[in-house]
Amino acid sequence: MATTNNNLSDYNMEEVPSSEGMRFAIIVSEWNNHITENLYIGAEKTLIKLGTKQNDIVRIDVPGSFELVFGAKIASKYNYDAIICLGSVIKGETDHFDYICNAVSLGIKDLNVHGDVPVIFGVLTDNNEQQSIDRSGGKHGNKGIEAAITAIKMAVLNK
Ligand code: DLZ
Repeated sequence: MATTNNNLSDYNMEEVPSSEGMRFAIIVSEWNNHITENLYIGAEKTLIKLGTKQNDIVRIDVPGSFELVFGAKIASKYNYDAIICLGSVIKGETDHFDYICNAVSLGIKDLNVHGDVPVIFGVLTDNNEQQSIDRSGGKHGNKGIEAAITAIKMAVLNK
Protein backbone atom coordinates (compact mmCIF):
# COMPACT_ATOMS: atom_id res chain seq x y z
CA MET A 1 0.00 0.00 0.00
CA ALA A 2 3.02 2.31 0.23
CA THR A 3 2.67 5.18 -2.22
CA THR A 4 5.70 7.28 -1.34
CA ASN A 5 7.03 7.82 -4.85
CA ASN A 6 4.33 6.30 -7.00
CA ASN A 7 1.70 7.72 -9.26
CA LEU A 8 -0.94 5.04 -8.76
CA SER A 9 -3.13 6.18 -11.62
CA ASP A 10 -0.90 5.27 -14.55
CA TYR A 11 -2.56 2.63 -16.68
CA ASN A 12 -2.16 1.03 -20.06
CA MET A 13 -5.28 1.54 -22.19
CA GLU A 14 -4.60 -1.72 -23.98
CA GLU A 15 -5.02 -3.61 -20.73
CA VAL A 16 -8.29 -2.03 -19.61
CA PRO A 17 -11.56 -3.32 -21.13
CA SER A 18 -13.70 -0.97 -23.21
CA SER A 19 -16.60 0.66 -21.37
CA GLU A 20 -18.59 1.23 -24.56
CA GLY A 21 -22.32 0.83 -23.93
CA MET A 22 -21.92 0.85 -20.14
CA ARG A 23 -23.83 3.15 -17.76
CA PHE A 24 -22.35 4.52 -14.56
CA ALA A 25 -23.58 6.51 -11.57
CA ILE A 26 -20.98 8.61 -9.78
CA ILE A 27 -21.86 9.67 -6.24
CA VAL A 28 -19.86 12.72 -5.19
CA SER A 29 -19.40 14.06 -1.66
CA GLU A 30 -19.58 17.87 -1.37
CA TRP A 31 -17.36 17.90 1.73
CA ASN A 32 -13.80 18.93 0.70
CA ASN A 33 -15.22 19.71 -2.71
CA HIS A 34 -11.92 21.21 -3.96
CA ILE A 35 -10.67 17.60 -3.75
CA THR A 36 -13.79 15.65 -4.77
CA GLU A 37 -14.34 17.82 -7.85
CA ASN A 38 -10.94 16.71 -9.17
CA LEU A 39 -11.77 13.10 -8.33
CA TYR A 40 -14.97 13.49 -10.36
CA ILE A 41 -13.16 15.02 -13.33
CA GLY A 42 -10.63 12.16 -13.27
CA ALA A 43 -13.34 9.50 -13.13
CA GLU A 44 -15.56 11.07 -15.79
CA LYS A 45 -12.71 11.67 -18.25
CA THR A 46 -11.47 8.10 -17.81
CA LEU A 47 -14.89 6.52 -18.43
CA ILE A 48 -15.35 8.63 -21.58
CA LYS A 49 -11.81 7.88 -22.80
CA LEU A 50 -12.52 4.17 -22.44
CA GLY A 51 -15.78 4.27 -24.40
CA THR A 52 -18.67 5.45 -22.21
CA LYS A 53 -20.97 8.13 -23.65
CA GLN A 54 -21.34 11.34 -21.61
CA ASN A 55 -25.10 10.75 -21.39
CA ASP A 56 -24.49 7.38 -19.77
CA ILE A 57 -22.77 8.96 -16.76
CA VAL A 58 -25.08 10.27 -14.06
CA ARG A 59 -23.74 12.37 -11.20
CA ILE A 60 -25.42 12.41 -7.79
CA ASP A 61 -24.11 14.89 -5.19
CA VAL A 62 -24.42 14.15 -1.47
CA PRO A 63 -23.44 16.41 1.48
CA GLY A 64 -20.56 14.33 2.92
CA SER A 65 -18.79 11.00 2.61
CA PHE A 66 -21.08 9.52 5.24
CA GLU A 67 -23.98 10.00 2.80
CA LEU A 68 -22.22 8.24 -0.11
CA VAL A 69 -23.71 4.92 0.98
CA PHE A 70 -27.29 6.14 0.81
CA GLY A 71 -26.61 7.82 -2.55
CA ALA A 72 -25.22 4.55 -3.89
CA LYS A 73 -28.18 2.62 -2.48
CA ILE A 74 -30.59 4.86 -4.42
CA ALA A 75 -28.51 4.53 -7.59
CA SER A 76 -28.47 0.74 -7.25
CA LYS A 77 -32.19 0.70 -8.15
CA TYR A 78 -31.56 2.15 -11.62
CA ASN A 79 -29.73 -0.51 -13.55
CA TYR A 80 -26.23 0.97 -13.78
CA ASP A 81 -23.30 -1.27 -14.71
CA ALA A 82 -21.37 0.08 -11.73
CA ILE A 83 -21.58 2.83 -9.14
CA ILE A 84 -18.58 4.92 -8.14
CA CYS A 85 -18.44 6.65 -4.75
CA LEU A 86 -16.06 9.62 -4.52
CA GLY A 87 -15.21 11.33 -1.24
CA SER A 88 -12.41 12.89 0.73
CA VAL A 89 -12.11 12.47 4.48
CA ILE A 90 -9.29 14.43 6.11
CA LYS A 91 -8.19 13.71 9.66
CA GLY A 92 -9.02 16.40 12.21
CA GLU A 93 -8.50 16.78 15.92
CA THR A 94 -11.29 14.43 16.98
CA ASP A 95 -12.39 10.84 16.32
CA HIS A 96 -14.85 11.96 13.64
CA PHE A 97 -12.46 10.77 10.93
CA ASP A 98 -12.57 7.19 12.20
CA TYR A 99 -16.35 7.11 12.47
CA ILE A 100 -16.84 8.42 8.94
CA CYS A 101 -14.17 6.18 7.38
CA ASN A 102 -15.52 3.10 9.12
CA ALA A 103 -19.12 3.88 8.24
CA VAL A 104 -18.51 4.60 4.58
CA SER A 105 -16.15 1.69 3.97
CA LEU A 106 -18.40 -0.83 5.74
CA GLY A 107 -21.51 0.68 4.12
CA ILE A 108 -20.04 0.29 0.65
CA LYS A 109 -18.86 -3.21 1.52
CA ASP A 110 -22.43 -4.10 2.57
CA LEU A 111 -23.83 -2.82 -0.73
CA ASN A 112 -21.37 -5.07 -2.55
CA VAL A 113 -22.23 -8.07 -0.40
CA HIS A 114 -26.00 -7.71 -0.64
CA GLY A 115 -26.53 -5.98 -3.99
CA ASP A 116 -26.10 -6.96 -7.62
CA VAL A 117 -24.24 -3.86 -8.82
CA PRO A 118 -20.53 -3.28 -8.11
CA VAL A 119 -20.03 -0.24 -5.88
CA ILE A 120 -16.55 1.24 -5.97
CA PHE A 121 -14.75 2.80 -2.99
CA GLY A 122 -13.18 5.98 -4.38
CA VAL A 123 -12.77 7.68 -1.03
CA LEU A 124 -9.54 9.34 0.05
CA THR A 125 -8.82 8.89 3.76
CA ASP A 126 -5.87 11.16 4.43
CA ASN A 127 -3.98 12.52 7.43
CA ASN A 128 -3.76 16.02 5.96
CA GLU A 129 -4.89 18.15 3.01
CA GLN A 130 -1.59 17.84 1.13
CA GLN A 131 -2.00 14.05 0.96
CA SER A 132 -5.45 14.57 -0.52
CA ILE A 133 -4.16 17.07 -3.09
CA ASP A 134 -1.41 14.63 -4.05
CA ARG A 135 -4.02 11.91 -4.72
CA SER A 136 -6.63 13.98 -6.56
CA GLY A 137 -4.62 15.01 -9.59
CA GLY A 138 -1.23 15.58 -7.91
CA LYS A 139 2.00 13.62 -7.66
CA HIS A 140 0.32 10.38 -6.59
CA GLY A 141 -2.23 10.47 -9.39
CA ASN A 142 -5.98 10.71 -9.10
CA LYS A 143 -8.08 8.19 -7.19
CA GLY A 144 -11.00 9.11 -9.46
CA ILE A 145 -9.13 7.57 -12.40
CA GLU A 146 -8.41 4.41 -10.42
CA ALA A 147 -12.04 4.18 -9.31
CA ALA A 148 -13.26 4.48 -12.92
CA ILE A 149 -10.95 1.70 -14.11
CA THR A 150 -12.02 -0.50 -11.20
CA ALA A 151 -15.68 0.18 -12.05
CA ILE A 152 -15.19 -0.90 -15.66
CA LYS A 153 -13.35 -4.08 -14.65
CA MET A 154 -16.04 -5.00 -12.11
CA ALA A 155 -18.83 -4.26 -14.60
CA VAL A 156 -17.20 -6.64 -17.08
CA LEU A 157 -16.86 -9.27 -14.35
CA ASN A 158 -20.54 -8.87 -13.51
CA LYS A 159 -21.81 -9.44 -17.06
C1 DLZ B 1 -18.68 16.27 9.70
C2 DLZ B 1 -17.61 15.91 8.73
C3 DLZ B 1 -16.26 16.09 9.06
C4 DLZ B 1 -15.81 16.65 10.37
N1 DLZ B 1 -15.27 15.83 8.18
C5 DLZ B 1 -15.62 15.32 6.96
C6 DLZ B 1 -14.60 15.01 6.01
O1 DLZ B 1 -13.40 15.22 6.20
N2 DLZ B 1 -15.01 14.49 4.81
C7 DLZ B 1 -16.33 14.25 4.52
O2 DLZ B 1 -16.62 13.76 3.43
N3 DLZ B 1 -17.29 14.55 5.40
C8 DLZ B 1 -16.98 15.09 6.59
N4 DLZ B 1 -17.96 15.39 7.48
C9 DLZ B 1 -19.38 15.27 7.06
C10 DLZ B 1 -19.97 13.85 7.19
O3 DLZ B 1 -19.52 13.01 6.13
C11 DLZ B 1 -21.50 13.91 7.12
O4 DLZ B 1 -21.90 14.61 5.99
C12 DLZ B 1 -22.13 14.58 8.35
O5 DLZ B 1 -21.67 13.97 9.54
C13 DLZ B 1 -23.68 14.50 8.29
O6 DLZ B 1 -24.13 13.14 8.29
